[in-house]
Amino acid sequence: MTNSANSAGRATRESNTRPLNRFEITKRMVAKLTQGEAVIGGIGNTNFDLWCSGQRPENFYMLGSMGLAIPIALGVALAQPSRKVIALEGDGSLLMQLGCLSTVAIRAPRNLIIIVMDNGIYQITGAQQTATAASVDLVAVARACGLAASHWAADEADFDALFDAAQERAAPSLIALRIDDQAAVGQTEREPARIRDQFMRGIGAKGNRPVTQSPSNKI
Ligand SMILES: Cc1ncc(C[n+]2csc(CCOP(=O)(O)OP(=O)(O)O)c2C)c(N)n1
Repeated sequence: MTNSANSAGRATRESNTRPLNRFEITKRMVAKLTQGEAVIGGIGNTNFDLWCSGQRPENFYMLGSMGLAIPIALGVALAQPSRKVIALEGDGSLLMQLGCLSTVAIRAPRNLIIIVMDNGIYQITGAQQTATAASVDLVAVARACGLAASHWAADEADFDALFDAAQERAAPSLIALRIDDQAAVGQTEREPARIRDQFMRGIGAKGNRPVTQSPSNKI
């Protein structure tokens, strides 16, 4: 396949991106958070590596359902427009919920950053291949939905530059990374009610009755 670049000169998936490590990138990203940014980790490995990157009261860990990191982050971004909100999602989960990209483009929150960790597999359920391993370019999909500020990060330095630009941008941004198949370094504690309560307190959200007991750990 021929290499190509968009008008901003960024690499597309076909050109010079190389596999990065999810935990290393997550730690880099977390180290840049100084303004109480909310971070929503998607199911599985994005979530686990976020947990292991240092727990923050503004982190929410989605357990159990695929494809919800971006919709949850969109809701938080719309509810709290002065806070930057970051969604971390895997390729398999985003593929299950592609419509959310068009909703983000239409609502165009100024404060939402989407980070897609694309390993081309449903890693956590046994490494079955996803459609990105075959044909789907999630940055191209995002742009086609109307998310103009969507880019592949070619390497760690490129990720840093893209993330810094996204933090400054008054429009939604999407950064996709090809990642390796390293397992997550740990696991999020499966306490959904506590996770929710801490997050609600962490972002100063009102109007919800605290739940102190999880109905089940089996999610
Ligand atoms: C709606 C739904 N379908 C299927 C599952 C089972 N499941 C949990 S995680 C997962 C794979 C997630 O893949 P991806 O988002 O690419 O993350 P990775 O495992 O590669 O880190 C699957 C199939 C689920 N939890 N929810």
